Amino acid sequence: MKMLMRLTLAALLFAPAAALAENTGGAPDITEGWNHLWRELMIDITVIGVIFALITVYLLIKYRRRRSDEEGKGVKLTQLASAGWVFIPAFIFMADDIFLAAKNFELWNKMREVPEGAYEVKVEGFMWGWDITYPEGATATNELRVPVGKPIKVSLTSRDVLHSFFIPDYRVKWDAVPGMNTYLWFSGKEAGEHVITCAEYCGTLHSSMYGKVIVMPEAEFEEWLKANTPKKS
Ligand SMILES: [Cu+2]
Repeated sequence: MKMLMRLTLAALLFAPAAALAENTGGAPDITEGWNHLWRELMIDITVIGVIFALITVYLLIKYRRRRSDEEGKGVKLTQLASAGWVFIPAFIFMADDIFLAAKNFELWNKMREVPEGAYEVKVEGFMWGWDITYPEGATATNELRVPVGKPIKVSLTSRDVLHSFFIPDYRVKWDAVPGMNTYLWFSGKEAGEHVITCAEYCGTLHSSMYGKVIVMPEAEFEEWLKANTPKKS
């Protein structure tokens, strides 16, 4: 039984990290990476929590008072055993903590490294909306149209106060700061719409500072882009 528990724990702790996803243009799937890490964290703390709770309950029952006049006597442990009871459980917990933190940093680095060949779109936050400019010159407000299956770099800045560009479905968020250029990137894996919202309180209408990412089939996107790109005179 103990062996089985140990094996289960080991299998959970060393479950493979999120693989490269399909349809992200060869870029790592950051969204699935965060989802995977979240699930792993929940499973790990549940397994560890349940094991610790069971041991505690077992000890409580085993060493309970059986008669009202019973006087307890402390369990005699050797020094080594006492140290073991303190450090081994703490070590198990810390090992998992550090292991998850390491995976977190690895994913974080991927999230901050824009894949080569990403399509760059400029987004400027303002009170209260998002102005979008495409490299070809097309502009939009609050509707970020992107081609499916291609890494998109969002170059961020702000016209007035601090905002935060957040696409909850893709698990990406970054601050838009006046006078500064920041960025994030994502890949729209399939055609569809996802909410963009401001995640930094920026005044009265902060709560209505939202828009959407519209992920479109490549050909449709190209058509839209062409129709909305100002003609050169
Ligand atoms: Cu805002």
